[in-house]
Amino acid sequence: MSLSIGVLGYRFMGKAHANALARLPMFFPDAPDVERSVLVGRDESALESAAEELGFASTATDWADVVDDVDVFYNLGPNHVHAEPSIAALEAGTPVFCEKPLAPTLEGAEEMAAAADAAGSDVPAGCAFNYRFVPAIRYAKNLLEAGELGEIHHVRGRYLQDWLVDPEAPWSWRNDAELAGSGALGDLGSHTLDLAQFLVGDDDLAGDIERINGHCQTFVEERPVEGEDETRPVTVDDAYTAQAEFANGAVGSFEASRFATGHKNDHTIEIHGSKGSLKFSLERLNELELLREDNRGYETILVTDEDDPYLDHWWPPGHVIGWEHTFVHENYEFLSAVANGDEFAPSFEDGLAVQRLLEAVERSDEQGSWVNV
Ligand code: SOE
Repeated sequence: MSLSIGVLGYRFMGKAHANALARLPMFFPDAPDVERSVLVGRDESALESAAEELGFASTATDWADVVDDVDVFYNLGPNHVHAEPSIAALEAGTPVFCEKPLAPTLEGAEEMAAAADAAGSDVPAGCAFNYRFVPAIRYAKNLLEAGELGEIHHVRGRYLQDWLVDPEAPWSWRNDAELAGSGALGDLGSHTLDLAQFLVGDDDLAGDIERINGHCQTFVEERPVEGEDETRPVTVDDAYTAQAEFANGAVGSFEASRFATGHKNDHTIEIHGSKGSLKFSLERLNELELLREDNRGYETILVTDEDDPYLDHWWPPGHVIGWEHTFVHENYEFLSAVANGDEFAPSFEDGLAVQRLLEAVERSDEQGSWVNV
């Protein structure tokens, strides 16, 4: 039996996931068979050509006609359309894979997590934090779980981009609080905060982030609307910084920006424990830098061997993989969970945990003080 998939959204993320779905039968033959059945969007003519390009059998302009009809619903639309269609799909018993951040608001994320809970554990609801599926990140998690870094003291993460540093860069939904929720914080910071929770969130490592002191900054207050003679206000942050305290007392320091001149997609995370340290950079995603007890410097581990996570599915050892492979891995895991009625992580509950942190950063910024999560 093959799973029919309905996908809302056909731009950047639509393409990234459609590519992943197309790769699965070739590289992950044990993945369930899937059909790219329906592509959903509002602009009919753009939708038609996207469906052809991305290999979908049909199109629909109303998600309500789709969520009940397909075996799996992917919500890859802008943040403000995450909640309603995802909740409707879950109420119809359809598994949902939703892009991050889970919702523009904490309330929206809570409603989505409640719908996932009500649907039951055999209806997976996944939040697409793709960086959990980088082989080097999985490798790092295995080291951490084995206790190789000892007691965790520091977690430091930053996600730097620069596509808004030009004040004439056009306004988009990503600049609007109603549509996006927050700016660099939710779009980029959500990835880093999720990675921190994924890597050290277990109680025997650092545990949850319990307190946060955050700062949000908007550098350009309004932007031109493309093709129109008008500007619109920017109502989200262009950058955020935060310090955090984990349950075990470890300290976290986090940052994201769309104004970090020269940095295109620079996502890094560093962890220091009593027995060692590690560093990961998305710009060198096939590597992990590791400093072990008693060593005087970092060694660079190439995470490209066939016994490294996911790599036996790709090329001979040493042949590197890229950003798009993270989508193949997460689609493989999510669809396998759907086919087997298993739980999937990151779940909506994990997405909600991140949303609590995003809300805490904004609350702290407003209050000018530390806040509990
Ligand atoms: C923003 O520029 C963006 O596309 C994010 O939305 C993605 O989540 C990130 O992976 C790359 O950057």
